[in-house]
Amino acid sequence: MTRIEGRIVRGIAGFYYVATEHGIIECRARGKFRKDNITPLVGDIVEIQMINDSEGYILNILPRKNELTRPPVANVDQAIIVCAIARPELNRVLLDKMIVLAESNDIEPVICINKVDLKEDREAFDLVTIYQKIGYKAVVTSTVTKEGIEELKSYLKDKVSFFAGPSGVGKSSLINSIQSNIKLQTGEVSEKLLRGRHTTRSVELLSLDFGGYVLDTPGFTALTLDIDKQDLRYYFKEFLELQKGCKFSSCLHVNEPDCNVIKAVEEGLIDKNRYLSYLFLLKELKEKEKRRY
Ligand SMILES: Nc1nc2c(ncn2[C@@H]2O[C@H](COP(=O)(O)OP(=O)(O)OP(=O)(O)O)[C@@H](O)[C@H]2O)c(=O)[nH]1
Ligand SMILES: [Zn+2]
Repeated sequence: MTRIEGRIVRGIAGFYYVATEHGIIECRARGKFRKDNITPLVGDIVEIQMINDSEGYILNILPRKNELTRPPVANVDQAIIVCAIARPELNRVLLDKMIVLAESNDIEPVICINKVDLKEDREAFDLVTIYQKIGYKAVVTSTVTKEGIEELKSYLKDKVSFFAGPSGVGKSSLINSIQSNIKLQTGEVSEKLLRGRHTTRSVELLSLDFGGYVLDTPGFTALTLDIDKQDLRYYFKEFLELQKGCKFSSCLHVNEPDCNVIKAVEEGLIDKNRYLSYLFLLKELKEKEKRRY
């Protein structure tokens, strides 16, 4: 039988479900990668040997672009970072931390400010403008009025994405709004707990009608930055060009003389809150390093 390529969309109890041009093929792992202790992950592009029309086995795992452990998934293109404009209250540091998590994992962040139906002022739109100016895709949405849903869909098209963000911001509701045949559990945290949402289960890439995949499980749940404090400045995209103008190449933009980033904050070229998030996260990383030694 033939050898073909596909993407693992689900893995459960030693079986891997591989999306191919011939549909979903149920596979077991048999390739020599097992000797190297490599386990196939959802998201992996694999080469499979067909046994019959619907079954096969995995021969080879193609090199991964990236790999996350919580949830276990490989080759993610995009993180849709969701915050709510209210209920729960928006947390800028958390938003910026998730952007850093995305950047440091080579995942493109897309910022989504949800629940815009709850606030009539311009806050959500002003926020989106800040991130768009930096060069990010950013969208204001509501799963109630459906505002922004088409724009969100255009960002998901032909990409492998997951949603990330605090509990209750509407991640599951947004995924459900994208496609009518997807029905993830939504609701208040307490209700979900009663329904046992913390029982361990496998992650799955949901196929989108218009092309692309969305993970059925939120990403970045661990929220720990695994980077050196010296590197944080490279994950604030708007610092990249400006920090070349700092007097010292090692400048961390805290209180060093002739810091071009601080100057840019004062001149309004860098958003003040972005800079405050940077300082907050830098402090967090410094404290983490101190604890290590
Ligand atoms: N007003 C308003 N409520 C929303 C919107 N989107 C979601 N909600 C509500 O917010 C609550 C949480 O939504 P979920 O989709 O379950 O949130 P989640 O981010 O998946 O939450 P976790 O699973 O806990 O991480 C639910 O009661 C939703 O009905 C929105 O755009 N506007
Ligand atoms: Zn500086």
